[in-house]
Amino acid sequence: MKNTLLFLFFCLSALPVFAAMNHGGMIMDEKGMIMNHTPDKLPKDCKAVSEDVNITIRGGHKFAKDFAGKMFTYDKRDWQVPPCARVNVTFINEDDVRHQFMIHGLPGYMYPKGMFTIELYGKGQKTGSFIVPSRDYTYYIHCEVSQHTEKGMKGQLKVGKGTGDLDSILGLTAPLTPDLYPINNTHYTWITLIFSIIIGAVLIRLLANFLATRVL
Ligand SMILES: [Cu+2]
Repeated sequence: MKNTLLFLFFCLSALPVFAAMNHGGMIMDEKGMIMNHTPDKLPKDCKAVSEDVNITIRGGHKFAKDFAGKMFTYDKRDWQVPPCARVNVTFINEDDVRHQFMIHGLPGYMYPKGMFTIELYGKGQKTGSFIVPSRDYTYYIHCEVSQHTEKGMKGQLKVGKGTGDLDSILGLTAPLTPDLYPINNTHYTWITLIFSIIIGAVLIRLLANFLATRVL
């Protein structure tokens, strides 16, 4: 009995050690996760880390308020780093909903599916790192929650000179499929408009006459 209690006590005291679990390339706890944190492994085409670049990116509803029809975005959506830079990303989620910093197109031999991701389940922050290859390229960043991507949570990271700008980056490039709300005016529209103006004018005249008689 005593030994069983001691064993239980040992297990409970060890719990905090396992609170932040590392599943392969994934570090996770109750606040979120970092996938493919790779601060030390160099891409094949880099002999050394050229520079440490620290990026702080905030995500949230409030950053989209100046963009009509958009709901979520990052406070900044465009970065440029030198080839072979180690990018240390601090992602701060300012909302109470799940947001991600997810970058695509990294070398598949280091990053499964070419992705590095920081995810926060609500308000909070996490920092993770990845080392970019040497070639000029523009990498796509977004929040993987599809409605958030569509509603503005997209960005880009240029390595070296990049390969041009991506589409649909708020404040930077035009949307690929813009939201259009066309109004099809027919002759009925114009008849209705003219009719409404005449009725309105008559009513104003009647009201004016009525008020005039009341005053007298
Ligand atoms: Cu999101």
